[in-house]
Amino acid sequence: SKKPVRVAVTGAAGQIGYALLFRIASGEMLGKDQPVILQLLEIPDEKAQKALKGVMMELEDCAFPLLAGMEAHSDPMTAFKDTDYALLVGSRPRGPGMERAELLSINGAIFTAQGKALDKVASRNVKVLVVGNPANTNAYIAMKSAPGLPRENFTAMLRLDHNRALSQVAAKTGVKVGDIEKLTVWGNHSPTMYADYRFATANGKAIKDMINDQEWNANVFLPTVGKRGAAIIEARGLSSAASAANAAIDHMRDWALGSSGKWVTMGVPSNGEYGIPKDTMFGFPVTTENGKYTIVKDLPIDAFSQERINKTLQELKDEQAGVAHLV
Ligand code: NAX
Repeated sequence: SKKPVRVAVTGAAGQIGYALLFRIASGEMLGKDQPVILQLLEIPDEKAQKALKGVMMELEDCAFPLLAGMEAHSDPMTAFKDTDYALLVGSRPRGPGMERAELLSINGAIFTAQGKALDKVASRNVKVLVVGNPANTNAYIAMKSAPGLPRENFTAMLRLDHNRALSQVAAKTGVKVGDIEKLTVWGNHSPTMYADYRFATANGKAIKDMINDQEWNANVFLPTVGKRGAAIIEARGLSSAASAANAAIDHMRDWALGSSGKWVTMGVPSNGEYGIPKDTMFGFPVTTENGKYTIVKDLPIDAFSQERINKTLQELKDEQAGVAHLV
């Protein structure tokens, strides 16, 4: 049987953690033949550590055959030791009345420390996914704080936006969600993201022709996908958790095991593709194979798309400028 791999998860006692850990331990992320050791990080706070112990008791009680070990940590330097995968979920999302500068500085501290710890102690091949918001900029900070690791090992989660867009397009066209290919989301994980079905097909037919309604695209589809997180908070009283965990599983599974030629969306550091400045952590269409992703290149960008891409890029530039002193 395979040698266990180490999977670090931060914010492990939070909502997303609760929807994520059981699926990782059951083999849904890395395969039903891949044993995992969970290295769980929470803040040192007594309540958080106690809640983490409770989650670990439940994990034990599942008796998952693939769960080869489990550790609780309060320090990233031990939590990330030799880790092969790191899912950085814990962060400080923007609270009511919180100033942007405050948000950036709190998360700046978290993600510089975690980037440095990954740099020092993680596997040199570690695959890092940042879920905690602001996800793209947090991933950028972690990457910049880990100069000893390849920059392409750092990614941000745009997959929830991608999956939300897939469902909306399926509902609009009546095609099965699993039949839709070549959809992507450009940019920042925020309401400025640009979900793009111009290249999408289902069973060989163009989705754009099936919809053929630019008014719906601009005024219904994009706002619905962009504001979906807020709509869920409004309905549930809590932010998306199971769907976010599901997207994290999808992202890591495709990165590790390959997308079989299909496009998926990942937030990855730009190499200059589509005029996005180098190192900007940007949602791109990618294909994945043998543990590597490749950005889909040379797609035509029309005026509407360029305007949307410029807007989400500008937001990322502003966020990056806000953390420039940290990286
Ligand atoms: P919760 O508040 O339920 O859980 C977060 C957990 O992280 C808490 O238990 C907290 O103690 C822990 N934590 C905070 N700072 C930490 C640190 N420095 N090290 C380790 N643990 C730390 O939030 P939850 O609903 O689980 O959401 C987690 C993050 O995901 C939030 O930042 C949220 O905004 C973000 N999201 C990102 C999404 C995406 O698509 N990229 C979508 C869903 C979600 O909103």
